[in-house]
Amino acid sequence: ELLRRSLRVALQRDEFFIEYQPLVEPPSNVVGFEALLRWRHPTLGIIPPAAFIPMAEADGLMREIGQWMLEEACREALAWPAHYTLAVNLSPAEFLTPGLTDRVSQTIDIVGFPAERLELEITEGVLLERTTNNLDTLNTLNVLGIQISLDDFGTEYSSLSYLKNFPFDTIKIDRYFIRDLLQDTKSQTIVRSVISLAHGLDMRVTAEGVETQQQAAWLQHEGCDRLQGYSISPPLGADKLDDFIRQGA
Ligand code: G
Ligand code: G
Ligand code: MN
Ligand code: NA
Repeated sequence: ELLRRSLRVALQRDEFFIEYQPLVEPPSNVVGFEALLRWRHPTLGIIPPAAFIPMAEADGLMREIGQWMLEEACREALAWPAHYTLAVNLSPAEFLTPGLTDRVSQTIDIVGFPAERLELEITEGVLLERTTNNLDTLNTLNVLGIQISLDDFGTEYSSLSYLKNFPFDTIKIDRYFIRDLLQDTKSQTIVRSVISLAHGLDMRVTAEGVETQQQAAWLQHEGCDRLQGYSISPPLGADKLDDFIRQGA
């Protein structure tokens, strides 16, 4: 309850900030960053998104927080080298709110961030109700030039019909399949199949949760397009991000 009440005022009190985790083309060519929301609570310290996003959704606060997130991330990303992309997560409540596409396109217009450099990540749960609305939303974003990634693929309510019916640019394989990649031949088979499936559908594949060089090498060998995880870099705050960009660019 305490947390709930402080969440209500966290935006006004400027308690949110953003970390950025690099995405690389193997072995190490940086292509962009995923923006990850953080909440610095005045007494409890940093609260992870898994602990407050569901609460924000339940209390109808996620739209406003998501709007702040998108705008702030686009502003910050304007300072990056011009070829880097920015990936922003959309929660189900945000994605399903009417007017999303107008809101997104107005935001990038106001900030002056190029649509082609923006990727929006949605999870499969969002698409559970396969309404024409969802498809319209994705198609409109696509027409604007924005890239769409299917996040956490392979967990939740995976359905191949999503891949058939929705215009994704990228599939992000959930870290659940990457964790034991070198020990478990089943994970290997699944990851290989997802790469082949994605490429057959003209989509890119990102592996999430890549924690070791060996995993990275295996994924590169299998043709995985992009890697994300601690073996490349953890999510970075503003200072470390500057250092990372200066060294890496
Ligand atoms: O950042 P961390 O590794 O703790 O992320 C935990 C979860 O929170 C991930 O599933 C991530 O997608 C989600 N998340 C992080 N930032 C945002 C955000 O800005 N919006 C939404 N909707 N989800 C986010
Ligand atoms: O669901 P989503 O993919 O958006 O979540 C990203 C989350 O994954 C972030 O909270 C981030 O901190 C976490 N993460 C990023 N890289 C790794 C990794 O290599 N291993 C693990 N266990 N978590 C990671
Ligand atoms: Mn994500
Ligand atoms: Na994910």
